[in-house]
Amino acid sequence: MISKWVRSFTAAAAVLAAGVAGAQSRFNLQEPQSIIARQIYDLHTLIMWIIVVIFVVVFGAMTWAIIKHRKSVGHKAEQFHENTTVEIIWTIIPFFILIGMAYPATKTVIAMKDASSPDLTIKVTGYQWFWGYDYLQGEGEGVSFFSRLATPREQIENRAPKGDNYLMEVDNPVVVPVGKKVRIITTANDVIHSWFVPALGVKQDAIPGFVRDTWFKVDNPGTYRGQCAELCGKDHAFMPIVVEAVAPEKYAQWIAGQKKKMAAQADDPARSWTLDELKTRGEKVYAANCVACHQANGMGLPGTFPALSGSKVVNGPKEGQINTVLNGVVRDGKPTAMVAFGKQLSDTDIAAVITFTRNNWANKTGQAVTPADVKALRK
Ligand code: HEC
Ligand SMILES: [Cu+2]
Repeated sequence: MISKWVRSFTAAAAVLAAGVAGAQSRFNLQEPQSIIARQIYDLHTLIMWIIVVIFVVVFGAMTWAIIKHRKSVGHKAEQFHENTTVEIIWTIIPFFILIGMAYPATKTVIAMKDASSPDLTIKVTGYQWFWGYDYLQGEGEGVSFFSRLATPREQIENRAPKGDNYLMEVDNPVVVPVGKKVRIITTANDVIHSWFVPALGVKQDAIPGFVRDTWFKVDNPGTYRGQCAELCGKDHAFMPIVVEAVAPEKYAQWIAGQKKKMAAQADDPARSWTLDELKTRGEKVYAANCVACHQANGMGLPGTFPALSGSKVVNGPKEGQINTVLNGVVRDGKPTAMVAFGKQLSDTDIAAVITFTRNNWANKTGQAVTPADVKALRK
């Protein structure tokens, strides 16, 4: 009986030991890659050990007392009330334990909040359901882009095997130089999101109408992944964060490339577009911006997101549809999930996506909406 118990205990201990040995990767926090992340990691380990010691002491004393003072060995209960010495001891000891935990924790929280004198400032905006990045200060000032989930829909819908970075990959990662203090300013466009990259020790709410900040300095080049950490609606789990930390020279190259790309993307307003050109471009804009709600088949989700296929607005006068996409839909003074795309998308992108929706699925208007049409309706 006893030997059986000992055997299962040994087996359980072996499993536990194997778990602790693999702790670095699977059962512990991610390997820290910034000063703050290291402080958080050490704090977690320290508090963990304090808890273990308290656990062992309290349960040890309790188990010992229960076994030693059991009735079957003839123990008689002491009959006393109140003991000032004991009461002082059990107040003083926890007091010192608490101070011992609060001191390093407070130090770390204060260090986390010290976003002063950064080398680089990036504004991060949460959108339903992607991130926008604007490099505001330092090398790279003026660079700005959106970062969206890059996992193919086939993987999400179980029509293809899942990749290694399933739901943790984006089209445009945030690139930062290693060893430089990066200040992150967070805000949001619609609801509260949270910018969370565990290995960098950063988690900051992104709140509409407010600006919050935090910072990190990456130790080593690498790719660090995170996710939105504030439940923000239907595709909350589909807006990952990827930070690419590179050597300063590589960062300078990336900035140069990014600026070139932005210049190339700025469309020539004088260019004339054919219906087919607009449709092709619009299909991409639709896949990146509209598909999450209105769906690939244009049927929306009944009761929540209206179908665009067969929609009166889409098949009606183009002004109505341009206004819908440009300014969003407001009902009873409250913005709906159909937000204004006027700031996120260029005239050409809006013209393209509208042309696409007017000439796809059941919609056959045969009409092109041009960038000039959109421009004319911007206020
Ligand atoms: C976050 C979800 C969401 C996204 C993304 C979205 N829409 Fe909408 N859209 C809505 C909702 C909700 C409505 C209905 C608003 C209302 O009338 O109350 C709507 C309405 C519309 C309508 C009017 C349809 C009708 O028949 O009333 C059009 C046109 C439209 N959206 C186009 C677009 C385009 C183009 C995009 C991409 C650039 C887009 N939407 C992205 C949620 C979304
Ligand atoms: Cu979010």
